[in-house]
Amino acid sequence: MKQIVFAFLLIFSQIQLFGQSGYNLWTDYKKLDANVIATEYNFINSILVSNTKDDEVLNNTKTILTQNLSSLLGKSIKIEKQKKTGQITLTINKNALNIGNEGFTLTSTNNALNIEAKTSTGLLYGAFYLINKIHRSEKIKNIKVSESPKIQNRILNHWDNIDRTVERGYAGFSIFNWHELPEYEDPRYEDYAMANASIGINGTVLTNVNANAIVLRADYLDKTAALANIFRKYGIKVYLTARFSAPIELGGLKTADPLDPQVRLWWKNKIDEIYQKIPDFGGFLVKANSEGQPGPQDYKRNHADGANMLAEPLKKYGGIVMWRAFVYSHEVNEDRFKQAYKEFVPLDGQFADNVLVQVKNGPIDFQPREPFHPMFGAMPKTPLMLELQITKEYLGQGTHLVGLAKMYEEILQSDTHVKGKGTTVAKIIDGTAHDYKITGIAGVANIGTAFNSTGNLFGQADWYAFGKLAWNPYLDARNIFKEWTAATFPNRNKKLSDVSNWLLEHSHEACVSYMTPLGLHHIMAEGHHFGPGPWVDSLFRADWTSVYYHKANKDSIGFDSKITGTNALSQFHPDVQKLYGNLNSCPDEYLLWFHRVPWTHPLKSGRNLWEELVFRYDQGVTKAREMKTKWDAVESLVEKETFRSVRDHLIIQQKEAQWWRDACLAYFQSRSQLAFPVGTIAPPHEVQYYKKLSYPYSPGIKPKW
Ligand code: GCW
Repeated sequence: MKQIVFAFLLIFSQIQLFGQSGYNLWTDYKKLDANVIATEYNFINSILVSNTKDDEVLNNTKTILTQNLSSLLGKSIKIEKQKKTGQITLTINKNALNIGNEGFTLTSTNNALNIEAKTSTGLLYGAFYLINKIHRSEKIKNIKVSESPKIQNRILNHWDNIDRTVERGYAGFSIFNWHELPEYEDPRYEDYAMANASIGINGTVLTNVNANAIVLRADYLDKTAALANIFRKYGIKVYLTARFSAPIELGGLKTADPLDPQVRLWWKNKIDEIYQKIPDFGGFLVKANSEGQPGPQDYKRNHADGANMLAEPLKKYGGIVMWRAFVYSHEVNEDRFKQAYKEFVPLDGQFADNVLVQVKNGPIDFQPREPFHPMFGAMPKTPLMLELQITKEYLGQGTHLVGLAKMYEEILQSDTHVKGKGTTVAKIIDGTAHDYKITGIAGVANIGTAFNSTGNLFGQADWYAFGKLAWNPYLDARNIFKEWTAATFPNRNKKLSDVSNWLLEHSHEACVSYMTPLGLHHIMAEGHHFGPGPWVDSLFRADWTSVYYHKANKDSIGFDSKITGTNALSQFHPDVQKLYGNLNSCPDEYLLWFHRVPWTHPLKSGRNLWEELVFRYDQGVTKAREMKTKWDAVESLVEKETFRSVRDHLIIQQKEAQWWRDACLAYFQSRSQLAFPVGTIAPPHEVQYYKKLSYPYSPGIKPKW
């Protein structure tokens, strides 16, 4: 008997522990505090569906509402057939005014709540809106909300390979188990879909942009169809990456030339086959002629030729092509910053109307801080979608806590000036600036088989933030942090909430300071991109290395993007050129992106450039230390395992912040040869020491020493 009790206790304690270790993400809908229920939500008794026409999404919405409200409120909330008091009424009204197809209104009057939408998907989002509000213990009496997503296609991009490795993934293996599909459907697929739906994400690209043609093979399409069947009831469409050379690799053709009739026929047949299996298939994401991937340029055709070939047969099914603008090649004799703009902008107006061009937030590659990509605003006739990275390839990867919503907000609020002051990137991608008929946003996922999906608990906040900003790119990052914190730390302790919000709010700036202050960029180690590598130069890579980007010598540092240099600045609107191109008006944050600056040049702070660089690196380390101190102070308020995991990651972050600071300053000092400012501490070692500290290089890249 004793053993049985013990075994039971053990199992129970495991469940408790797991339950609190983040598997349920921000949707851990456990029973609320009894007082909160009594004062705010006691009136809720049941659910009435005033419109009887059921479909998969509506059925699922009912389940989501009954299960989760029952759990949050600690009583049984059922679907009723008759009108009663204390009901949540769901109504589909095709003619509802002022809401979009996925939008909803939520109103409450006299102890009743009404969710109205044009479609069942709108009701699903309305249901989650309500559940999440209750979960955060927010007031719902007398509310009147009308919400519609501002962007149509809100899509996660998984860089997941079919062998389950994840390119730039730091949270375990891919959650998609291609081997076991379609027979075995891991329950996690449904949990993943629910988490996405709860924040408004409505699409997922299952496979890596560095694509494998096999995903288009019949047996793999069956696997994709199984996932599509699970995701559909959550309003989520599936997409695949299309390898441009698939007609050769799978179809046995001699060419993949987009103007070749046989190639076109192959794609048409393939697309017909896909829609037979997946009637609501979303379409393709394509990386072509970039980093060695095949593409239309292999046949002297352009990006529009390639995209339109796929778009044509997709069109009759309502499918779209997301054609990536992240193109650069070492063979092209042009600065990397400028290549995408030069290849795409002349094609404006030539893409089919179901093509979106997907542009990374900045001109280089997901650096800790980049100016916005100059293509935003430059293609009024081509819908541009924004690609953000949620996985932190260049921002400390799996370990560092960096509240990415701040970075996303910075990009979305950047002013392109193309239609006058205030034409922000948000206004480009939500279609208002150029009246795009189709809109989209993508986030490169940070999700893996880690128990809590993201490894670092705070990585969940980045996934959450992406969903919220995809729904409404004008949201304030701080409010997003507050929501996530309230949903994640359900005891609502003020001190804990303040600390969580503080960490999220200050960590991006801290990370930029200890990695790439003052507009430094691309100074990481090569290959895996982890840790500092400002010394990486062209000895084993022809171009575009750290040294190319900072060009530090005895006199100056920075990249001249003005007419005196690469003239990349000319790709921006004249007003932006004026702002960034003038040494005095260029914000310090972007300084070395656009200017070569003498070490002794005085900055706004009164310090010269060298002093400011040292100051910023130090500031980054100080902040990283402060992050850990703040977290230490909430030990008694957080479940033990969660506390320990976050703390240990912060220890790593602090250590690595110091590593970045010391390595970069040792290196830059070896260039500037200036003394460290009084009161600052010189790095304890010579550059050589830090070079050797680098992580092992990726296969195929030989270290220099
Ligand atoms: O950021 C770089 C990454 C590659 C990635 C590429 C891309 C999927 O280092 O791993 O490939 O960008 O976005 O295509």
